[in-house]
Amino acid sequence: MAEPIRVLVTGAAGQIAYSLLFSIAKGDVFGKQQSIVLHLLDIPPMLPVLEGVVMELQDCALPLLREVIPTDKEEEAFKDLDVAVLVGSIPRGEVTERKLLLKANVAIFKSQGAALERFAKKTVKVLVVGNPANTNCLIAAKSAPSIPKENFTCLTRLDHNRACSQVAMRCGVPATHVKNVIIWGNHSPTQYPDVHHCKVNMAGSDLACFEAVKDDTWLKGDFISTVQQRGVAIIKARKQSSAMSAAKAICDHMRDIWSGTPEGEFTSMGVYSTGNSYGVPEDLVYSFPIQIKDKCCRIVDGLAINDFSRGKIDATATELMEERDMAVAALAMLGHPQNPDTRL
Ligand code: NAX
Repeated sequence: MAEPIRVLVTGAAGQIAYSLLFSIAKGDVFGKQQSIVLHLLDIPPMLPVLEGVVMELQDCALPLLREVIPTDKEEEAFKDLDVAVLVGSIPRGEVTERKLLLKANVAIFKSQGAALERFAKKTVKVLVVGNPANTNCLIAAKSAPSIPKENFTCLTRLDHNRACSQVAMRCGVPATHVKNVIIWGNHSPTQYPDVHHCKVNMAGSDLACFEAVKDDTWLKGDFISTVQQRGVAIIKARKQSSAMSAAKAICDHMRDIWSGTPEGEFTSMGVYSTGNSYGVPEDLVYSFPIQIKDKCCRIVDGLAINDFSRGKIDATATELMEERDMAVAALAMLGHPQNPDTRL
């Protein structure tokens, strides 16, 4: 049995964490030979709820779970981490406008980035889930200058899984028969789910997605809007945002980082853009096609991009630049104590 790894989940008393913690603790992400110490961070009013989550984890009697550390203190939560899954944020329900949500979350991710810098291992792998996930991830990465930017990723795997599933249902095959979908850009309705490089395995052969689906109008229209609007549709139906599917996507994302992507396949995740891929500007966390080997994420370069895709790839980048500029402005205001925004 390998030495235990330290895995932090923030927002640990929330609904995504409730679906996520069991899968992590039972070995679905880091393997059945990897013991785990779970660090669980939430805000002080949620500590009684967190205590209940800890009791349930204990009652699962899991062989890999060495210790559970519930806390509201960053110095304890971020100490010696191997992995940080940053789920906790100001919920969308409380702040409906995306711009205000962004502003409210800047303070959290600045603080947690600084805590990673001070307390975590320099090799820590950080996954940001809390919305707006791409920009929160950028802020956390900027606040932890001694941790490589490549160690920071944000979750677009839920969008990726949604896209695979839509195509699979259309073709009457399991979702695992759909490969190499790409989610470009922001985890927001401007994201671009792209199937131009996607293959669907039907009756033992890999077909191009357009050939398998045989409905270009759907693939260029309703398919894209269904994936872009899926989160909203789930909130409308369930009166709460995606939790079970979000937890599954977090596990898929982190398992791929830990164990790598299969040969010839790629996934989607938000990574730091250096400005060298697909004309996406530098200094954004942008979702690209990604391959992973030896725990290193690499953008899959050189895929052909047609005019239809080009406009959509650029539009979501433009939104991310606006978000980044607002976040940086909010960060600057946080530095001035006379400004009321320091309450955030
Ligand atoms: P919940 O409101 O159920 O839970 C959030 C938890 O975070 C609460 O327990 C809250 O007390 C805690 N929290 C707030 N501030 C914190 C802080 N500073 N430190 C630690 N914990 C803190 O939300 P849930 O449904 O679990 O969703 C969590 C986040 O995931 C939201 O921002 C949501 O929008 C986002 N999502 C992102 C997705 C993605 O694909 N990137 C998909 C699912 C989800 O919508």
